[in-house]
Amino acid sequence: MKMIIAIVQDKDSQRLLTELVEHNFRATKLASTGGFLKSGNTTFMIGTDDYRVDKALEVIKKNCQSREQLVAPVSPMGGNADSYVPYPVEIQVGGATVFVLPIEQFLQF
Ligand code: 2BA
Repeated sequence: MKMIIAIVQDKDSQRLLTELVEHNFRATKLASTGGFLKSGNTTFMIGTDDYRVDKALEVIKKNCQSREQLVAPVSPMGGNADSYVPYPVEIQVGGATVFVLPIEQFLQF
């Protein structure tokens, strides 16, 4: 069995959850925050049998798109001057960042 952890954009999260359930995957959706943008994203935990991992990845890939995002300059006042960028910067935020981990034990009580 594997645990798939997928960090996706909020905009894609509801559609992804619907499709995962339609394909009979069990998933838990968590509100998360990206360390770089310091804005909300969504983390999915999907526990599944090894033979279904590829299908889960296919569903994630199909429902999550990468987008350009403009990062506005943030005043260093009261913040960290090291990370100050004086002009807006366009960055590419990925559709999904995915980790596939082995599961040692799966228990339900
Ligand atoms: P954030 O940390 O908010 O990052 C959003 C996007 O900002 C990233 O998109 C990347 O394009 C850019 N970015 C991140 N760190 C950067 C840096 N030091 N310099 C320049 N640009 C940077 P993605 O790479 O697609 O990541 C989307 C979200 O996935 C991340 O949000 C974070 O929440 C998560 N993530 C990505 N890689 C991760 C990792 N290795 N471990 C844990 N979470 C990760």
